[in-house]
Amino acid sequence: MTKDTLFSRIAKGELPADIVFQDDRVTAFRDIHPQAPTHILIIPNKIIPTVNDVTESDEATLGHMFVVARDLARSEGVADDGYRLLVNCGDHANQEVLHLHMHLVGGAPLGRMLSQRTHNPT
Ligand code: DGP
Repeated sequence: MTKDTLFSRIAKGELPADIVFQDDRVTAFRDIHPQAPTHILIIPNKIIPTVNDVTESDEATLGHMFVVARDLARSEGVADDGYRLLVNCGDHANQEVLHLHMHLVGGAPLGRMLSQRTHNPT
């Protein structure tokens, strides 16, 4: 049996969260440390630790996450002005929670994609 994660426990209702959408494949809830007026995390209910663990059998669920993101962007009122969808993977991306999640961030200008640029191609 796959070990539960913080986010799988939220999806199962075992831990509190502000859930904004849930169906049989995904759960979406507000990030506890919002980086913008709208900051929602969309997760597969199935535990997939990182993008490195994605398999072809996950394609429908991962595609569904984008459809849910589109709908939530609309219902949050950020669709027209634009928003960012972000998935961190592993240490270099500072992935904190090992349960694949898509950040939906919007509601204000977000600036360039990366806040710190450490790579200096010469
Ligand atoms: P990442 O760095 O991509 O793994 O982002 C993890 C996000 O999860 C981070 O923005 C904060 C959020 N987070 C961590 N713990 C909790 C929690 O217990 N509840 C909620 N709602 N969000 C959490």
